[in-house]
Amino acid sequence: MSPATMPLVDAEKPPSAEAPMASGHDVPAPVSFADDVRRLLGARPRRLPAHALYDALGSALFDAICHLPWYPITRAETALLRAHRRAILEAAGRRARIVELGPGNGEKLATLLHGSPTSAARDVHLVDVSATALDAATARLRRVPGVQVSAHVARYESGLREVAAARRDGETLLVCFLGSNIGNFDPPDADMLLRQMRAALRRGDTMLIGSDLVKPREQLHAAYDDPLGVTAAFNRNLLVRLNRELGADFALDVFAHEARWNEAARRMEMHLVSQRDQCVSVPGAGLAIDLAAGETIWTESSYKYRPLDVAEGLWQAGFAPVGAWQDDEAKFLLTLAAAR
Ligand code: AVJ
Repeated sequence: MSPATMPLVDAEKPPSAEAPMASGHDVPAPVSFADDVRRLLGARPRRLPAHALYDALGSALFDAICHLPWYPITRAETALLRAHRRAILEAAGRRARIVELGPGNGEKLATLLHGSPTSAARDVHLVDVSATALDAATARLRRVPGVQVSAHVARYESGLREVAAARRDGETLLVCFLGSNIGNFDPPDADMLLRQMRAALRRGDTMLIGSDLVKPREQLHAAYDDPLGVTAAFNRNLLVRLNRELGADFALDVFAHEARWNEAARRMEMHLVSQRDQCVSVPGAGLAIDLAAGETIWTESSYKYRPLDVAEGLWQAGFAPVGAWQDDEAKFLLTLAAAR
C-alpha cells in the first residue's frame, strides 16, 4: 500500500502522557559501555555497539571520512540542504525550535540555518551520546548569528522528549535526523525509534530525515573500505578504545577491516576479522573470548533504502511526508515529514 492510500490514523497523544518531567540533567545511557560490550561481544555473532565509534579520535576520523572522495553522503546532503533550505524552513514554520539528533560536527545544521532571516532568533538543541561530538557541534553552531545552542548528552529518544517537554507555548518543533544516522538501526529498532520520536511530538511538528539510498555495490564498497584506509582506522579505533577504557588486550594488527554488502538485508556491514585463532580479554567488561581465524566482530550496520521504503516507514510511524529532495548522482534522499 502506498503512503498516500493508507488510512489516516491519529497517533497523537498528549505529550504529558509519556514524557517524564525534564530533570535538567539527562543520564547518558541506562546501561554502561561495559554492559553493552559484555552483552554484544559475549554473544554470537560477536558485535560491538556502533555508537561507541565516536570517542574523540573516532569523531575526528569520522570527520575525515566525510571529506573522502569515496564517501558521498555528507557532500550530497549538504548540497541538498543548501539548495532547499528556504523551502524546508518555511515548511517547518519560521519560529520552529530545532533539535538535531546526532549532529556530527554541526556543519550541516549550520548550512540549513543560513537559510533563516538573520534577524530571527533560533533555539537549537543538540542531542548525542558523545560529549566530544557535542562540543564540536556546539562550537560550530554558536558562530551562526542569532542562534542559541543547548547541548544534551543523551540518547535520541530521551533527549528529544526533554527538548519537546520544555517547548514554549505555540512553538513547533523541527527534528533534524540527518546523515542517514537512521541507517545504523535494524529495521524493527528504526521503526520503534521513529514511533518514540512521534510520541514526543505534536501534530504539525516536522522531521527532516536523511536516508542513503541503495546504489551499485562497487560504490558502497569504496565508501566503506576507502583506499586511504581512513574507514579501517575508524573501525579499528573501537579496539583502541576497548584497550584504553576497559583494559582489553586487542592486538590491532591481528584484526582486518572488512566492509560487506548484505544484499538481502540491504545493508553495509563493518566487521573486524580475526586473522588467527586468539584469545582476548576485556577485564573492564568481565569478559574473555576466543576468536577463531576468520571470525568477525560486527561493529556497524548502515542500511540503504529505496525511496518508497522511506515514505512507508515514516507513514507507519505516524508521519506524513511533505517534501522530498533527492541527489541522483550520490543517491541520497532528504525527506521532510510532518507528525500527523
Ligand atoms: C554516521 C552512521 C551515517 O553509516 O555511513 C561512515 C558512519 N561508518 N563510514 C554511516 C560510517 C563508516 C555513518 N553514519
